[in-house]
Amino acid sequence: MIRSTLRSLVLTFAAAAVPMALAGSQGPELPEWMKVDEAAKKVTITIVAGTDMTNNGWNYNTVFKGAKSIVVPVGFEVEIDFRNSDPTGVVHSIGVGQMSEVTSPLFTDPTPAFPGAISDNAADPVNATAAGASETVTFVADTAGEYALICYVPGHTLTGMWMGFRVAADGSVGVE
Ligand SMILES: [Cu+2]
Repeated sequence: MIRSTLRSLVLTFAAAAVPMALAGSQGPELPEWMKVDEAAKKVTITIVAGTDMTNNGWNYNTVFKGAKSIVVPVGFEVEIDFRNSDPTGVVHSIGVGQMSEVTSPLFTDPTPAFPGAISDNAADPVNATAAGASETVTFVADTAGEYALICYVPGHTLTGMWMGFRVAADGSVGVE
């Protein structure tokens, strides 16, 4: 009796473990705010800064402190449709930088990881993207690696306004 109970427990755990392992192997999931055009080799990503008051409004699509990463295939064109909806009216910016930069308190002349991968006046505490304004950032993710989506406004990335940005060599796309 005890042996059969143990056996059924083991089988129950084994059965539960299989679907979890399969789910984990499926890779990043595609959210509604990412569109992929495989033929055109283009990914369009809608990012809202200050979606809500998460991290005092200093978030991208509610994500902060790298809790999630966007994944795009290497060689794809990436269009970021960026909007600042900060509930308290703070300016924000966006760009793809190096992971090592997320601890920088300020940026004087930020250089994005890919040419063009940064919004206008990104490091300017007055003239970055205003609350209520939108901007489109377009670039080619031509080198695989681990990067970060960074708000370059002084103090913002250091206070958590960043998320991961992975350029995948295996064609993966989505959010992980
Ligand atoms: Cu910001």
